[in-house]
Amino acid sequence: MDGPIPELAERAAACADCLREADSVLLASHIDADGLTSAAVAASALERAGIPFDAVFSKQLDEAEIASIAACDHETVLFTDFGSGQLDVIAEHEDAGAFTPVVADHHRPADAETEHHLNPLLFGLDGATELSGAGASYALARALEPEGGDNRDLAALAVVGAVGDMQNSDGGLTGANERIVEEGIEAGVLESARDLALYGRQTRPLPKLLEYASDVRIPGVSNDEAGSIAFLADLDLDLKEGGEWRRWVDLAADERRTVVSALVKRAVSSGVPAGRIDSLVGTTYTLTDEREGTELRDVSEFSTLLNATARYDRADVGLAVCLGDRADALESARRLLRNHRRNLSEGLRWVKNEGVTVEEHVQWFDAGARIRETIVGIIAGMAVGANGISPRLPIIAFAEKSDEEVKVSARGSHVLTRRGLDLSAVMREASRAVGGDGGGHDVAAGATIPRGKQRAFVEHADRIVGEQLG
Ligand SMILES: [Mn+2]
Repeated sequence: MDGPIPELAERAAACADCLREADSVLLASHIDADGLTSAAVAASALERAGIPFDAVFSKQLDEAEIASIAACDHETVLFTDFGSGQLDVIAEHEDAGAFTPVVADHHRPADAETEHHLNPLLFGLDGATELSGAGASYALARALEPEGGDNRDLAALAVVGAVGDMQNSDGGLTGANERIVEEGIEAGVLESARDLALYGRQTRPLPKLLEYASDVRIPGVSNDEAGSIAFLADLDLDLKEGGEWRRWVDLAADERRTVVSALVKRAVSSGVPAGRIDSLVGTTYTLTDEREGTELRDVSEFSTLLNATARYDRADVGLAVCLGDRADALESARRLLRNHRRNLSEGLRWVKNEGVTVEEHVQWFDAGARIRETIVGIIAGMAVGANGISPRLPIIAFAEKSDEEVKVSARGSHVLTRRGLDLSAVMREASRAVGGDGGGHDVAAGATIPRGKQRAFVEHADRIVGEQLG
């Protein structure tokens, strides 16, 4: 069997064998949408294969965290959506006989090797756009199938993970991810379509769908409640039902076409650049087993719901939703999402008011304790394009993590990474230069540094980005 991703098949099979032979397995995963779906994919596959395991989650896999995992006394530890970047530390524990690591990850590997390392970057695939942690876990899950088993239904979660890591930012999933989509469609759990690429198609009333659209800003509609309502009222469609606005999912295909073409027309007449207008429509992914009109039916809304659990340390809630709890866990997740939205809009308002400091090659702000360190990166990404915050420079954000430590988040763009920007290297080098550590992806990365080192960090980061883009 080749599996969904032939490049990874051989390694995935070896990793699966290692797990089958283990007397006890600890599943350790990252806390974010991709990490939670990675864990759910791996947990389902282990369970179906009859391999008992325990699970732990961590926001950041540092030396202390790895030491505490080693102290759990499991023969084999399966790391999902992290582990590659910390392979040097993991390998030390392996050499000391603490545990056998199996790593299913897509982050840049540290300079060390281990036998059971499943990472797209080792096989010529792009870990930022082609395969997520959940995708790597999915390749492993397919290799773990018992005789006559079929784990292709887990493709639904793998796609949620990829979208959670924003691997669809160019209008749809590509590369290895696309093959996972195909398997999900074959298994009957997933549908893909060309559709309006705005967030909230399942759950938002139409005026809110348009008002809150932040990816493509349409003057007089985006960020404009009255403008959105007026735009819809002009369309000569029956968009209310029993006095309530309908949602995108309630519209028939011809009604959707009417709205999309009116939006495009409005964008053209308002001078929105053609490239941006094209991104109004993209590939959308629907989980067909989920109820219509719920967050879980739309892959982007599902991943946002999971992020809302993760950012508030409720991995237990997110994992339970992934594993099928549609009662208490789903209700808790929705409550966390409402709270998350409130925090995002308050944080974004703060950044817009305060503005950023512009250096030669980067721009930055320091939110101190005003923004939770777990959401400061999202807010930095959202702030780009608003109030003179230029998309031409990467943005760096600081937030208090503890009395001693500051969290750093950085966001760039694909235009910049094509010119040579690698924020993963920037975060690692600049943080190490001031006594911290970091890493991540070329387009989005993070670090932790000692308190008071923000200015020194910015100086290093500014120089490194200048060298990369020079
Ligand atoms: Mn990930």
